Amino acid sequence: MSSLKKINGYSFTQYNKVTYNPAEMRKRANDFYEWMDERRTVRDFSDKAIPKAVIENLILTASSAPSGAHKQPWTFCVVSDALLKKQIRQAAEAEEKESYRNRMSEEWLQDLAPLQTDWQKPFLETAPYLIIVFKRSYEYTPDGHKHQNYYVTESCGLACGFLLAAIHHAGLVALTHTPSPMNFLLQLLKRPENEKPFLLIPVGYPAEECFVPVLKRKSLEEVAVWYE
Ligand code: IYR
Repeated sequence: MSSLKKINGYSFTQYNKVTYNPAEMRKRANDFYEWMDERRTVRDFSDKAIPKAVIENLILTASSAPSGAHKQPWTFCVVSDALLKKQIRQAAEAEEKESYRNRMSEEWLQDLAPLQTDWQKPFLETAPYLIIVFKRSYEYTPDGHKHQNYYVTESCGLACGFLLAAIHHAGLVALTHTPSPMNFLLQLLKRPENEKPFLLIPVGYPAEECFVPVLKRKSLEEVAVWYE
């Protein structure tokens, strides 16, 4: 049973969060870590279809992320149309070719060597769905005024984190792709001027032959500092 109350005229509802005892909590935290640690960024996609209803749920999950002043400053554009995917691939590859040849530093290219990426992006056509996340810096009020959004980059990062976890949970794989610059997506997807491309995420089944680089994640000691 949830109960409601007003604070300064605003509605609040009682939040009945399920909690666990310390032993259960330890097991759940560990199980979740181990399961999340199995997630890998993938570049070898199958073209096998996935139900649209799954994508709808993935986006609802992403859109449940916290955001500045609860503005949810994001739009998820979902592309499955073959011609549009081809156009996105062509435009992305043109930018990436220029980046790999002339824009990325030697140090950057060296850092990418273990991933063996290059300018070619066949997955932009192979994956059944591309989810392109746009960040919305402001909104238009019904009377045409600009209304600011807050912590837009942080909010969209959080939503994309939720999205990647949801994709993993559905047994699918994704790539967080950032062709640079990404402005071609504004034109191809006819986005309004308050939106900027944030992340391009192909989603699908892994290819039958799917290889990922052997990576080691940082240890707890390397990433955590304790003040006890
Ligand atoms: N955007 C390029 C290059 C690239 C950059 C980083 I940082 C990566 O982690 C991976 C790739 C590309 O997608 O190939």
